[in-house]
Amino acid sequence: MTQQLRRRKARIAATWSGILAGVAAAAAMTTVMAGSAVAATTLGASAAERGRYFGTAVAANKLSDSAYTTILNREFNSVTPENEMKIDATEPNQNQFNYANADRIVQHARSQGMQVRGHTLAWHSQQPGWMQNMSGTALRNAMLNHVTQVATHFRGQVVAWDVVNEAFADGSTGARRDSNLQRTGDDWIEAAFRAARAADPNAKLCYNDYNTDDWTHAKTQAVYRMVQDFKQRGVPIDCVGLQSHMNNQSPYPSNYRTTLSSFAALGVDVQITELDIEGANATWYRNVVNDCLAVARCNGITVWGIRDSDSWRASQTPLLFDNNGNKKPAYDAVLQALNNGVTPTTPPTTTPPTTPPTTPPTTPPTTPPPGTGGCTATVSLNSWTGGFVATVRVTAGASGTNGWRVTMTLPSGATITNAWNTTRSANSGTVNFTNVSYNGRIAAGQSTEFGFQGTGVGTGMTPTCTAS
Ligand code: G2I
Repeated sequence: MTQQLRRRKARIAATWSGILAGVAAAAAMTTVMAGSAVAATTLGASAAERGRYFGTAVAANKLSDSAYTTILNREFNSVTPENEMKIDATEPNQNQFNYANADRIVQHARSQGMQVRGHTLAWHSQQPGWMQNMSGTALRNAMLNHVTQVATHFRGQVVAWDVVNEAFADGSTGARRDSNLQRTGDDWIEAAFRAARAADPNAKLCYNDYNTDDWTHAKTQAVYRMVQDFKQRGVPIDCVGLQSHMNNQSPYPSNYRTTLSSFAALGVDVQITELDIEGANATWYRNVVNDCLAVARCNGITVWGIRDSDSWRASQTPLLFDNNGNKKPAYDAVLQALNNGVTPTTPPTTTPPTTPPTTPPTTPPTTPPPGTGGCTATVSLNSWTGGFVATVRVTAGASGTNGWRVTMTLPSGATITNAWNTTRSANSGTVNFTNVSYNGRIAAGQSTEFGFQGTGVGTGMTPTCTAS
């Protein structure tokens, strides 16, 4: 590895050690390198010069294959666990969570300075048996509990989550896909997004789907309308993932750039999340890269595997490396497109490196003086039939806080099933919520948030806040 490559890798690694440092480094590289005669020699380094990431799906059981990891570590600066963060992998039995394989991938990514995309929290497919057999309120609560638990486990380590995957039907109806989750009510998607935001306030929250590349397709339009509606109503959504599995039945559409820019115009990032192209058509690969570079808020591309033999549809040889790990013509086309760069019409938003892995998102930036000025608390609710998520915002008074306690009386029949960023004294009745180690100190006028999920009805809670 050359000095220069090492320096670039180190800069990508900086995204793990500091939000501002990472963003500044990426921005600086964009400025310094744009138009430079020095062409980057790897996909990740070249994408970073454009303020973007270039990622791949990774399978935990291949991390012991050195041919695989050599390419992974050299070429990519973002990884998406291919199956290891899915519902059947992380919650094989209800309320028994298994993060071993996902953690291995996250650890590998961190050791290499790569970011991680989380895939996926709520999906009709790859549900464990216990969930497949559930319906109604029980399923809704189980799904929300899953979202909360998994997003909490990976808080600070996952830059963006595919919160909900593939919720729309194929064909010309623009309807939701029928599934056990959909049958819990149309609002299951927004409930999942709110739970994810409460659990990991700093992760980018994405809706992810396939066959949404062609702007004129009913499915694309339906997803667009949902995102537009979410933005208008304040449902927390930050990005749209286009899987972009392309083949002769789903070819690269000439209006792909229109699709990217139309979603971006709604005020969300756009990420190409699972790119693979039958036969690895180099022209289509190049077009996809050029289209992403032309849209400022298209901030990253992930290919769905490294070598053809790693692909879920290996016989179609859709990836950038052949079975022996050699670069294919499509690789050269992608690298060249990244290096040539299309100048975006507005400055690129370098959104991926937003989350340091170790710092809790709500830690105040400065140490406040000993608190005497009190605190206030407000509660907001996301309710559904039979349950709710409460998000409580604690704001320090003029003196800041060293610690805080929020007291609330739950309505009769309401019971807390889990909570985050707080320690609670009880699960029902009058409950004292106290700070945990990392969020007790709040500077004057600053805020922190904690939350809890409950069964029953949560309306009518009035929080009082006491500072110490
Ligand atoms: O189907 C392609 C992708 C479509 N979008 C969502 C992605 O999550 C999806 O990925 C694929 C994985 O690439 C496959 O590896 O999802 C498949 C399952 O829906 C994955 O296949 C599964 C097999 O079906 C299982 O039999 C196998 O145990 O992979 C599992 C782990 O190897």
